[in-house]
Amino acid sequence: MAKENQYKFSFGPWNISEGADPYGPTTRPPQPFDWKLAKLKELGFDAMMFHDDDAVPDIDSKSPDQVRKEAKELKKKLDDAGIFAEMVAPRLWFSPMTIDGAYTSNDPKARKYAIDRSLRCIDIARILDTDLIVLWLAREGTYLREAKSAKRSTELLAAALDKMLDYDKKIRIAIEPKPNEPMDIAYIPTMGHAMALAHLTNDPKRVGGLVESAHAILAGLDPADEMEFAMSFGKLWSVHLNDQNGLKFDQDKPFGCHSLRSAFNQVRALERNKYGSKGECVAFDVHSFRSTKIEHAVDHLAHSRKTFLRLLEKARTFDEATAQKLIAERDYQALDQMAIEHLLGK
Ligand code: XLS
Ligand code: MG
Repeated sequence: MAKENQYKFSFGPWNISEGADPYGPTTRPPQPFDWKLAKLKELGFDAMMFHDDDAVPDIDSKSPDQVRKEAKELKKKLDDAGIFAEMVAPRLWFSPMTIDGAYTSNDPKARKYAIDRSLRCIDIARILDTDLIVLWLAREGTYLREAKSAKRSTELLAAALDKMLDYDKKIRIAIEPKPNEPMDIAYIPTMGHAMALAHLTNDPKRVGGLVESAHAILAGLDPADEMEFAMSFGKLWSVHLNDQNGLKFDQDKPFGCHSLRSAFNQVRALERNKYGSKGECVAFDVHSFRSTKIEHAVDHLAHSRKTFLRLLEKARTFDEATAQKLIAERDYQALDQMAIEHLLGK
């Protein structure tokens, strides 16, 4: 039986969404934050992830004092529910200030906005008692290559990270790489780029990574390998498990929906490297299908967690001794079939 308690699970308020897409309106009514928090608890999750404006709505219209006051109210609500905040992420892709990028914008006023907002995000994280800041660098890239310089953009990103690291000596920053969307091409597309960028900052050990399965697939990479790469630096600080069918828009499908074999290998990568033993969470960055009715609005989260736990049992019962024997004999044909039959069950 799986020892479920080794892993802590989380999701964000945005993972209970309303079904809108670029071609049509919402298909489910919005739910208030308290409803989402109650569902998170009911489903047996331990933590919640936050964008800065999930924690403090309309953050740009509020003073730093007001932001702190509202963050404290949220902390109390979380404490009362027995739920902790896993991380806070500045939402730097929504404001009219960041149309052409945040830290890498060509406009110095936009770059200043992005840094000020990131520091407010750190204030919130402090109050919510988490040291983890997640950066999905959504608009740090270009629509056309002549618009920016990759070298200058990399330097601007390192300088922005330095400002955050200096502002609070306790925070850790996990970069969530993604190769495209909303930009045509992003500047930090893979975990390799994230790990390398850390070394341009003044405190590389506090800059790590978060692997989202779908983002790795969009980069043409294997999510389990991206995870193990970050873990070989001791820097896999969160995961956003989900699934993705090929190279198209970011689908955020339930974990295991498209490739059970890939999901198995991701769980196995986490398990064999003792992910979670330093308190790292397993987060599901998944969305309901547009066709989902309101009465099933959280099923994708419950199902992703259930699939993870089923695959955890599969990882823990994988016949390693036979696998090692087949590897030594270079009989990958048999190893392949062994993995398939193990997943199918007898
Ligand atoms: C979008 C991202 C986003 C981050 C948090 O593709 O996955 O949801 O996880 O800012
Ligand atoms: Mg994500």
